[in-house]
Amino acid sequence: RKMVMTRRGALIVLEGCDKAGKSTQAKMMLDSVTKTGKGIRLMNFPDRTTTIGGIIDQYLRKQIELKDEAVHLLFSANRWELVPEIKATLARGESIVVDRYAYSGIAFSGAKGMDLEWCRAPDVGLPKPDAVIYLNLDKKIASQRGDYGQERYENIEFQEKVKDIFWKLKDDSYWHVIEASRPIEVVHQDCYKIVLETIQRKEHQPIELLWK
Ligand code: NYM
Ligand code: MG
Repeated sequence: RKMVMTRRGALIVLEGCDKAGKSTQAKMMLDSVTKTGKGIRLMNFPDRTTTIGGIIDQYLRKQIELKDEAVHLLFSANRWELVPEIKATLARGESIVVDRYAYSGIAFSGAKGMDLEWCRAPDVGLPKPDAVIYLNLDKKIASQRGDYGQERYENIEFQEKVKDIFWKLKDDSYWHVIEASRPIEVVHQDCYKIVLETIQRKEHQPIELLWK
């Protein structure tokens, strides 16, 4: 009798500062990978559709105030509440492209001056991404992309601090830095190669745990 080796999907995270083009690239990736016949879906953090996500949404839109530590833990809780869905999706062979993950959690809280190790702790043990694609955007180009929105954290000074922390978190064993100032289609081709390679390389490997 032939053994059936079930393939798992890959967990791919897109990270970067606001306006780096993560959401655009995520949608393009969904289209390209879907065309190959492979299963893939998008997720994003914060996921504002859950109860916890609703509080985060109010906080980001400056409708409520929360202590820095409390909102940091809510962002982390928002990831943990979706872990069963992430695991189930990967187990049935579907890959996931995630727009932001624990790295944004540390980078944005850290940019407020919070202790980085404290910020990292609640996310230890999450499913570890098979690849992180970091969309790197020059400060100058970011400002040329037009005004930031009206949400909390959406200003150039803060984003520069966020970027410094992303740089500290970068782990070359699974991070890929992509220059995001280039044309959208060129950026997409680079991201697409990484995603396809990662899906193939990881299909029979166990999912690891983040920072463990
Ligand atoms: N953000 C995002 C955090 O502060 N902590 C986190 O853990 C995550 C995932 O939320 N400026 C911040 C970064 C963004 C903001 O995200 C909303 P988006 O992708 O613009 O909806
Ligand atoms: Mg945003």
